[in-house]
Amino acid sequence: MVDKQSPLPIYYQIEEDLKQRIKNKEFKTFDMIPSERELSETFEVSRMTVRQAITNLVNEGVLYREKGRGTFVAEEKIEQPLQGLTSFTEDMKTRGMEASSKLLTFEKVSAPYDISRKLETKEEASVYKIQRIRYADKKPMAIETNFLSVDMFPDLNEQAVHGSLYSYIEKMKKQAIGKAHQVIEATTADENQAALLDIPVGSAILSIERHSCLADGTPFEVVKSSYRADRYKFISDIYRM
Ligand code: 16G
Repeated sequence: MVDKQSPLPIYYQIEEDLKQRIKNKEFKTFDMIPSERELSETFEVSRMTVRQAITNLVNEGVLYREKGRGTFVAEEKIEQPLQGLTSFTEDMKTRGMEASSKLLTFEKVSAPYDISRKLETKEEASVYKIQRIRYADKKPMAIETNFLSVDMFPDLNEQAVHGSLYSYIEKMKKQAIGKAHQVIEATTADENQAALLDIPVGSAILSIERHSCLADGTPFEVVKSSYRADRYKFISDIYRM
């Protein structure tokens, strides 16, 4: 219910009320929420106010609208901490979800200039280009394109990257992974990305580039990934210096 005497704006109170009901599972994922008219009657406020609350929740990714059908509860976003250097497989396991991959490309190419520079290999050295769609509980989450030096992992094969690449490096190759540098940018899905991730063209994407090094400082991978922004949020704790 809303408190009209409260200093909190009414649309904000409605947002909090709906979020609470989603948390309590009164409205479950993919459930249709009541119409603007019904909500305005329940809360005894104008439809405009209800619309503002719903629009804010749609922008936040809590709800989504389907033209001509109604407004629905979106899947909860995955919260990805920015502290630890983890693999996709580990990230999903931590959340009780099952990671899987679809291998789109596994080929040896001569390293594009920016890749050879970042991998500190000779210009045009042979590198693996591995493109995978990464799934959580069979739903597409991200497209990843990895570049790894062939010299470093001469026997890497398709079988290994069907599972976890990090596990292959650590368990099979007995190499310790040390650190990574990561850049996250906002982009939108082009036709190809939209089809692979099963989202509309133009949807928000979190574009990530990661350069990772072994514990001895040798760079071993450059990864360009496109994560669905409706399913992911990156979180970090920061301290005032
Ligand atoms: C993550 C990493 C990626 C790494 C992959 C290994 C980001 C943005 N990317 O998805 O760099 O190659 O994990 O996952 O976090 P895997 O061991 O499951 O193959």
